[in-house]
Amino acid sequence: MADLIARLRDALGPAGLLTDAADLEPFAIDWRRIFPGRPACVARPASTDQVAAVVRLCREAGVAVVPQGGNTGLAGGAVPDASGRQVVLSLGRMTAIRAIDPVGLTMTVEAGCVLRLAQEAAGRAGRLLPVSFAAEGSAMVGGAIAANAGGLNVVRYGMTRGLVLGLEIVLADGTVVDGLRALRKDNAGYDWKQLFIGSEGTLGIVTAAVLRLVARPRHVATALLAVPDPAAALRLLTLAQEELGDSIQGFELISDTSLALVARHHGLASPVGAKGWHVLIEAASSLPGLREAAEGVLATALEREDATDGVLAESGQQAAALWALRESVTESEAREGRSVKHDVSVPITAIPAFLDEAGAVLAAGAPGTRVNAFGHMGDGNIHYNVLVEPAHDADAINRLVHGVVDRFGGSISAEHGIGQYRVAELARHKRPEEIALARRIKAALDPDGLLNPGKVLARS
Ligand code: 2HG
Ligand code: ZN
Repeated sequence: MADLIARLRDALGPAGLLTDAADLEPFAIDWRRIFPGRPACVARPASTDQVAAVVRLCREAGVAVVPQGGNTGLAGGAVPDASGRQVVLSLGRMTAIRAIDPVGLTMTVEAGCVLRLAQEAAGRAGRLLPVSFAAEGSAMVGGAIAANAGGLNVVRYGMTRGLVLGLEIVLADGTVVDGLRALRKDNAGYDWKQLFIGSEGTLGIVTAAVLRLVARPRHVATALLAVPDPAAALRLLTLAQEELGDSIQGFELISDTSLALVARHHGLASPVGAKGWHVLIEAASSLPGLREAAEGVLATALEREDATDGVLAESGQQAAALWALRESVTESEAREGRSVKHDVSVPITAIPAFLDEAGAVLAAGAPGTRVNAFGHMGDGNIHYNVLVEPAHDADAINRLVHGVVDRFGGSISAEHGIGQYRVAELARHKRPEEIALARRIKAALDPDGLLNPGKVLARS
């Protein structure tokens, strides 16, 4: 290892390599602090060629590489194991925005650019980079792509995958593949970039991307409604779709438990009733009449008793305050104590029944747990997080909840990915042929198993 470290230092210069224990600490453990690791060192390349050099040197030494962006993931996908024999490759110095085309609606950005900085750069060009989630102030573009991040406006713009037009990748043998084409249509051969998006750094390392931008909508309407139950929230979704059409960009469900946690740990209170389920709806359009349409939705929902109260934000500041309620749930949950997270999706129509059945299964099978359910109802994605006491068995709770997910034909990871957290559960829930196919892809692209081993697929 000493020899590899010396070579890495030669290739990257002193600023490009961290070896002191105190410097390694932030790269060694995930945001939730549940997957502690111990890297041999942290390589911090400043260019694509340096990324390729790191990968080549590690490969020659037979040492695994763990790519890392902002380290905000919730599945332990970007941290090393505890062997002290893995090299973390941080993309944090590759921050350039290489180009913005406000007419063609694209931007070319390096993997280590913090998502919010990329959004702001698009904003200065009068355009919108739609991918958005609570961790965007620290998450990096490369990590969002590697994880195929979802977030708060998937209902309109789709997952990160839908915004990637081109990719630059470093393969496991150090080859740089430049696919940075800014094309809307490109059917020339296999669309290989799709393999890397969402593969969590197990097939190659994203170093730069061409992302799709959109025109910035002139009007935004943000409303928070108190609803009697998830079935009413579902009726509200249909109403909003009928009245607001494609302008809906967010449709979030928040349980009373989530709101209580946010009140306790962030001191934020809902303006529309202290108890019950809430729905946060956001719509945006450049056409006139959006506000009137949103007011109409609110009035109809109240009249039908699908909402018991509601507020339509009067200003950007008020809208931000409504979003703060939703975006503080994760941190509030972390402050409350230990939780077992489930990032599940089911067909949208099945959400109320899923919530009922999962609640009943947990009450019977894991008494004393509390459910903190919230999430992206418009996408069928619920964060069905379970607050537990030390005596509770996390694996057993996973199996109970995922069993219900299976019964509804759902997925055990809608947007957070598998990382190391869900490796065993993935193997249980995917068909053997799917796992075998995934292994063939992995073997073809990373025959020595040196890219982020133990993530997504169990070590073979
Ligand atoms: C969100 O939707 C994030 O806020 C985090 O995906 C969800 O804390 C979670 O489980
Ligand atoms: Zn989410």
